[in-house]
Amino acid sequence: VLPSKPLGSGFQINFAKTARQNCLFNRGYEYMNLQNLAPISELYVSYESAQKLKLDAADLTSWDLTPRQICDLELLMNGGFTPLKGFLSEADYLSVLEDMRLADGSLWPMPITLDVPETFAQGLTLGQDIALRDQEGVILATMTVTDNWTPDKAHEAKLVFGADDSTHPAVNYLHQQAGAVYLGGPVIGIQQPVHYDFRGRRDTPNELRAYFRKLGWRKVVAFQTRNPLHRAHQELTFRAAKEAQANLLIHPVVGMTKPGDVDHFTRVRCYEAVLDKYPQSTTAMSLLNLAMRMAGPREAVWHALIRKNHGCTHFIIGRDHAGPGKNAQGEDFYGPYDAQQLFRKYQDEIGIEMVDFKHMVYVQERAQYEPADEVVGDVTVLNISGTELRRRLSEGLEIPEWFSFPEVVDQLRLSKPQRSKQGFTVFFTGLSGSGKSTIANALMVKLMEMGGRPVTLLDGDIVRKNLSSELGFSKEHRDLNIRRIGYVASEITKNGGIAICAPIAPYHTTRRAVREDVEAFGAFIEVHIATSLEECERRDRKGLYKLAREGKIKEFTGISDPYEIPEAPELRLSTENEEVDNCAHQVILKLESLGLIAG
Ligand code: PPS
Repeated sequence: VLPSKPLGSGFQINFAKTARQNCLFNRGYEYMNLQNLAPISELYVSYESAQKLKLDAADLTSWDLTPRQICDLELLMNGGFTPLKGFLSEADYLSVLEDMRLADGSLWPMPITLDVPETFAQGLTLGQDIALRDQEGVILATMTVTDNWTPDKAHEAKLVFGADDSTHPAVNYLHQQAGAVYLGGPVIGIQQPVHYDFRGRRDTPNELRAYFRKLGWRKVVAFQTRNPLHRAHQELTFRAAKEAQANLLIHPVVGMTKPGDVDHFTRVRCYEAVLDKYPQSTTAMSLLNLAMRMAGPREAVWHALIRKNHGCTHFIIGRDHAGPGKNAQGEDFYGPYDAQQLFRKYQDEIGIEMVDFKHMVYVQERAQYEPADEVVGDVTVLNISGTELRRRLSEGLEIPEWFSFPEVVDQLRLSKPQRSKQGFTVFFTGLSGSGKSTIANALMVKLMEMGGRPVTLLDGDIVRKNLSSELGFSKEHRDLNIRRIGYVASEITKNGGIAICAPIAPYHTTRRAVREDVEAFGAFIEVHIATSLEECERRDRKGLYKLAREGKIKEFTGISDPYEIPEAPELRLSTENEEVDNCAHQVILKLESLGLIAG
């Protein structure tokens, strides 16, 4: 049984006595344990100073933080990112990239930078204070800009993520979303970002430290997760805590995780259900508003430093910790145990102990979970992979009780009805005149004939008359147009409808961004209408190719502007030798094979 009660009164940490006790126990883990319960420095000023700063900040240049920057700022201000005192200076940034250390030598593996567009950075002078605001304009902090530089992003990607490969979600973010210039400087905290959800479940490092102090939890093993917990996770976390003779903190990330993950609302309801499965008073749960980077080994060291700051003494590291999936060559970015290796190397300096993740499997004959490397005898070992679980959920199939708790499965089913009841987006792309609109229209009426879900057509021409009437055909305008279509499609998908989009969408990265937006809520089926340029030009139904050839229309796709052919669309069709009706039918067959419509 895990220790649940406060330990003897001699060991209860009284805040005022901490310094004296540090002297008494200035050795080994006793020392570490007392440290982990003492308060940590925050960057917030007093309430009165904050009120004054808020008024003064009206005159400051303001930066509206991105969602990721809000996560970073929250952990900077509340001490979760100790020893950082603000967004990294250029010297710290370069040192973190090269050596995983700040310029003063402290261990810190992740560049925490304030990225802004060039236009914003140009208007600033060094030494100037700026106001950092949330997306509604509420001031959260001020920052003195001490550094302003243009980073070499490809270099950053190679050093931090191991490759400048945009299939890595953080590399993609770096190139596609992060601003071109980084600002660095110390931060003065005014107030915490506001959260309206699960307020009682969110704790600052000092709140957790005080909680552990109150309960007398001297050893705490943290479990980091961005996925729902099933029986295997419950079993392994319980075993890890028992082995370490520690209490357990389930510390899930609810800031930003990997695109496509189960949303945090659903996950937290699942975690709440699992909490009841641990022996009473041994286990706590707290939500961490971290923006993950999926940087594998570096991320493991970073996660551990964050957990140490939250008062934990142990940290569970499993196989492929914070792994981003496959790279452009279809291989894993990091080896399965690279994170454990790097952690081991820095463990003393991190000041928190690693508990290696035991891969747990279910042994049918003994009706229990056992570490895979300890299974003995001729027995049947059962396991359900993440992919298989998603398939069962999407097809409404049974999920056995040995795999997960019924309460967890209920929550997952509620949030994601089976595929044939979920929303989805069919995204046609292809040259002007390739037949996108015609097939899209045919598909729309076929789906309406079947009924069941509302269908919305977002055709290129129609969108440009309504949503995007002020836009032209520069790359910037085309991207904006497609992002708008993607936004509407993702909202439709989220709410259970079918969105059919039919723009040219000539750029790969923009199509990928739309895919990510939509896949957060449902399936995205990219259909490339591969009718050749020659055929489109021969048809020239709108007479535009002729005008483009004569130079009367500029930036015309295929003639004087690029079209990047999709590399791996779900479906590729050509209208050259196919009837429209048959093309639409092929899309229907694809939707059936994906389980999106009943066959
Ligand atoms: S994009 O690139 O996705 O934003 O384009 P889209 O919104 O689909 O708009 C394409 C339609 O606009 C007409 N048009 C042009 N297309 C390409 N390049 C240039 N310069 C241009 N100027 C006007 C054209 O009729 C496209 O319609 P479709 O249905 O694709 O033929």
